[in-house]
Amino acid sequence: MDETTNRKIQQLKPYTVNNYGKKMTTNQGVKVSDDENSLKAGVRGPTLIEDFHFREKMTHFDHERIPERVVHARGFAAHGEFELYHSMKEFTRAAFLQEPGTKTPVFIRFSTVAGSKGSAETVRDVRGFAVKFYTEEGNFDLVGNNIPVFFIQDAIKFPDFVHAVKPEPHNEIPQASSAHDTLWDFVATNQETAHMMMWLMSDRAIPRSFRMMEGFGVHTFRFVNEAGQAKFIKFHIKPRLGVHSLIWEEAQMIAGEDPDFHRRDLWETIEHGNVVEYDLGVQMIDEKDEFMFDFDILDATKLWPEEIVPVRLFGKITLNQNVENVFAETEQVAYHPGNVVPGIDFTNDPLLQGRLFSYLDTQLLRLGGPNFTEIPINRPICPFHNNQRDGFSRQRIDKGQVSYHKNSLANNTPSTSTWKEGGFVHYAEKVEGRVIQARSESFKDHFSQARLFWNSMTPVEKQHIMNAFIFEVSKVQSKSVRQQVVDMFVHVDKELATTLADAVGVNRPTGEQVNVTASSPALSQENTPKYPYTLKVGVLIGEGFNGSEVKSVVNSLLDAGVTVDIVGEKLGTLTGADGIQVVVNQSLVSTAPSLFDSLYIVGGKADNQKKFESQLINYINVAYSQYKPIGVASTGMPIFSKSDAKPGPGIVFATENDFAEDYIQAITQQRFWDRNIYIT
Ligand code: HDE
Repeated sequence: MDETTNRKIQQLKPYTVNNYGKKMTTNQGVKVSDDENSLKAGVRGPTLIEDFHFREKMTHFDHERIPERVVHARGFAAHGEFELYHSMKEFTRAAFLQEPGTKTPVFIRFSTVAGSKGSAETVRDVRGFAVKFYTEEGNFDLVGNNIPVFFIQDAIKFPDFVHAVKPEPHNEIPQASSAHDTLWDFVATNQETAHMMMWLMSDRAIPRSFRMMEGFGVHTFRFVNEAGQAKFIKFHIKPRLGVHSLIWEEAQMIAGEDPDFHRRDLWETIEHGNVVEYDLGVQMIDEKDEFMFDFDILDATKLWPEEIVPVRLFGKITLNQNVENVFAETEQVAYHPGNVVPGIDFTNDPLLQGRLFSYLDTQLLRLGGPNFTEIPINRPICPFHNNQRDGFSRQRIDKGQVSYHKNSLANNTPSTSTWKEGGFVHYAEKVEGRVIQARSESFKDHFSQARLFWNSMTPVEKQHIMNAFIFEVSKVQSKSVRQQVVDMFVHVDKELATTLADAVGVNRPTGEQVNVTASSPALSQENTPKYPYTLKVGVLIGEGFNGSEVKSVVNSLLDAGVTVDIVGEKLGTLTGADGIQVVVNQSLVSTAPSLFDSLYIVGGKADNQKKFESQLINYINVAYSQYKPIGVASTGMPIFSKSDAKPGPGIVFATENDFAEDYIQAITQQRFWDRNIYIT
């Protein structure tokens, strides 16, 4: 499905406007004669109110901001499609999951949670992963995250959690960061956060790319088939390129060097025509097995280990088109976990139940009234008919005398549909109990899965988690809160909490870790697929390079799908010793070592040789300290030997026989943790 066959894109087409080459008019269509001088009484006199063009232009400008999302304000989206490859008919009656080959347009918005709309993208945070499926039976929104569990168990605590993690209200510090007193105070006093905090302190919270993150529906939903039989399900989205992360030092540098790092990555990948693909699947549990697990399947702070409940993949999501206008599409899109289609239903997860209220409510304010469903990006691709009328900015013109149900004047239409006719019939779950404000006993274990996650990490991943804890808790001014955090996380791991205590100046914990020895290999990123495709190499190059050598290496990189930037002293063209020329598309000052997955050091001559060399040495040192692979061309040796980098894992020299092959292999591996350097 491309631009011409994607029904959502087709639907958006009549709304897109090309202003290029056109005459300027007012919004009333009147041609404008002067757009630089307002109408005045005399050239030095006051402006006249009758200047309708000035008033319209200024009024529109004065009103062109809308409230940013209360959470997930910073986001970026793209269009694409979902293609079913295994029928799920046996489990769900959802029309888009019946026939293999069925294609459904999608619009995915990725986001950080805590930061404001203009905040940096590589901060430590959860990432939103919201997918709108424009199905033939209406919109299905999978409003997920890149982490499979959540901070709290009951929606009533969400405003408290968000108040705690957002910048503190008295000074609005810190921006887009959880490293402050109120968040950690909330964590220690609400210990259901334990599992999620382990994920937040892990590498999952600093993804390399939106294209390299998993997506999770988090809650337990239901599939319901044509016969009315249901299964509990959890949605999973798996990136075909595997799950990869930045390292913390790198993420911090990028936050300054390119605050748009993640959106740029997605935008450029799609603009270059490269493939962005994920698989969609579910874990399923039979209704009869609801109580078979040592956690409650309705508790959103718990995951279902994939080794126990495997993920069944059934379709592919491809992102292939950037938006035309970020405000019109990305900002105005309105996701809602309550947007489901027949065959997908809810459960009593108390976090999900609360979300079903919140999203519609928030859109009313953010998008200014009940007609936001008519904004082009939000419209379903199927027709919709009901008796809802009027409200601010109503677009559609509903004909006729009748706007109520039931009626006889319009032959009782629009009419409702039975189950057989495809009507949404809520799952008839049997519910009993007394009205009560309480938490189920089965929700009370907050530490077993936090430890399961810890147990599943490699030593390097554990070290990263430890470092993140030390960084974050060191930022907490209150000694009492620091102590409470240490006393809490001892239940996850004694060594972790003891090291943390020593690092943040509080007493070592006296408690004990929970007795869980199990691990889940699926949770470690070490076990993820690795490919060179779309990884980015910076070729650091000056005059006099060996043209045939560089050309052949760069061609091999491009053949492997690697993205290459030619980085020189300044923009322009460079000539090799053999007359071969290359065009420099980034200068050493316009880019930075953290923005590349690997460097290919060619070296050479420059106008300011001393500066050029010191810049190259700095690039090498940073890439080396970030455990990245480095390729060294025959002409790059003199500069490489002046850097702090040592020959060893991930350092590939042109003197090796199969340089290009070995270098691509190193790029594929991405990090070489066994370098003897102090940053980990
Ligand atoms: Fe959200 N969340 N959330 N959330 N959420 C919003 O809706 C809320 C939760 C998620 O790109 C808001 O339109 C409550 C879990 C994403 O536009 C708001 C609770 C998960 C996005 C809201 C949660 C999410 C939002 C803010 C606890 C993962 C961005 C603006 C009960 C499964 C969607 C808006 C986009 C956005 C409420 C918890 C994911 C206020 C009350 C769990 C990806 O309605």
